[in-house]
Amino acid sequence: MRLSRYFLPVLKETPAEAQIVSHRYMLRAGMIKQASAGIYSWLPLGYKVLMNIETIVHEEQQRAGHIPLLMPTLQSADLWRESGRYDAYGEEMLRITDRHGRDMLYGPTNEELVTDIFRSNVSSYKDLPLTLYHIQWKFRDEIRPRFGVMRGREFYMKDGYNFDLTKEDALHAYNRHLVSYLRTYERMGLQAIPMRADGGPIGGDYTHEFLVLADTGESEVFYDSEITDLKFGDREIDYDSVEQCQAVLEEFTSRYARTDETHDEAVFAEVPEERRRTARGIEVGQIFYFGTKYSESMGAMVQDSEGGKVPVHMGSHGIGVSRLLGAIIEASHDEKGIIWPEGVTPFHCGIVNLKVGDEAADEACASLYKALSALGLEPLYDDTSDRAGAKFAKMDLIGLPWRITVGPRGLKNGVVEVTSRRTGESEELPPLEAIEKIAKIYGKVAS
Ligand code: P5A
Repeated sequence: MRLSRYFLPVLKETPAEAQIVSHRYMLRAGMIKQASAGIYSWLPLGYKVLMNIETIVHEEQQRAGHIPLLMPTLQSADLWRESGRYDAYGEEMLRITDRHGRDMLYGPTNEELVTDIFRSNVSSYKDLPLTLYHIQWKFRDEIRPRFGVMRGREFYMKDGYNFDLTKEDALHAYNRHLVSYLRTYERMGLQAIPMRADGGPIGGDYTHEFLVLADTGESEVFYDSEITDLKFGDREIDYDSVEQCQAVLEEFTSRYARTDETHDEAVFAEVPEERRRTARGIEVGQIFYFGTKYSESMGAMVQDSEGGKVPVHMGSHGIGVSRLLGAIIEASHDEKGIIWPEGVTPFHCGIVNLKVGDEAADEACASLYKALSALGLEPLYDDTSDRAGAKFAKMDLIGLPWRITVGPRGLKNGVVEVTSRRTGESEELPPLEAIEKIAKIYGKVAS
């Protein structure tokens, strides 16, 4: 993309309403614009990152064997009356009446809708196990929407629902989600720690929240510091293997790690004092096992192998897709702006032309752009006539992990400069080697 043709409305001033760094940078980098309280338009740069995050979530869900579908945002109140949640959900639910006087609502979550799809179509244990998921907008009329996309009213969520014959099978589905979430967050450059939590309005008493440690997080958390040494890494896992998934669950949840809702001072005191930590965290996901709560109330039954009818065991599993942008920025920034992890960056690198109009510089930039694009990479080429300082400041603010700087002086010596946004270190390289370097970082082979 050429910057001169892009829509990147960066702000010079720090917006007064933004209290935390991720919100400030998302506004300043022209990623989002508030439409009304807790509701945002996603401008091109923000939308690009949102899509990258969504892609990773899809890939990891499908790797785990979960099946995508798409349910609507508006739902009929009748289904929620069946489960008893229409009244129980309270004021966070946005209720709407259509022209025929029918009660509708903007879905804050989809347990009822997906259970209805299930009960209409599945009647035998032979069709189990089944996990359906979608990535769809949700609405929760939060009393205090704040921190930008972090606590929105309208937000983008991955929500998945497992249907199993037995509790054991459903716990395997729970473990599968835990494993896939660990992989998902690590691909985004995040460490998200599973912590024992509370079921809240979703239900069930077996649930873990995934928390990214950050001072600006809304949750208070208590944990054994050893847990921060755990990495999922690139290990291969067979998602059908009950033992393998169970082993990962045990590895990642056997140390003390709880949110304030389930915190127990007496148990925490058993952790050696030098390892006890109290901190704040951003909840980027939550998994639940709630047994037959919805299947019993809504009649989602299957025939078991003996011909009897039994309610299915269920769980639901959410990832805060739009909240993740805020969490990633909270975890990865400096005083100049955002530092995107390579896994989610909106453009793979920036190309800064220090002297637009200089034949050699223009040509070198054009051929870098062409070569990188041919490798399937997407550079953002600053071909504007801004001053060098302004170009660097903009690149630093929007946080592309790599920058190639091209100027007549370097070209005379046959080199361009490759700079890491994270370390600030620069290296002078011939253009072909610069391409090879960027290609290698993103797992592409330059020929
Ligand atoms: C699990 C999937 C559920 O709703 N039902 C379907 C279950 N869980 S949850 O924990 O309530 O939400 C899942 C994740 O969504 C994010 N989230 C939000 N993001 C932005 N703004 C909000 N107001 C908001 N509320 C929830 C969180 O990341 C949460 O873990």
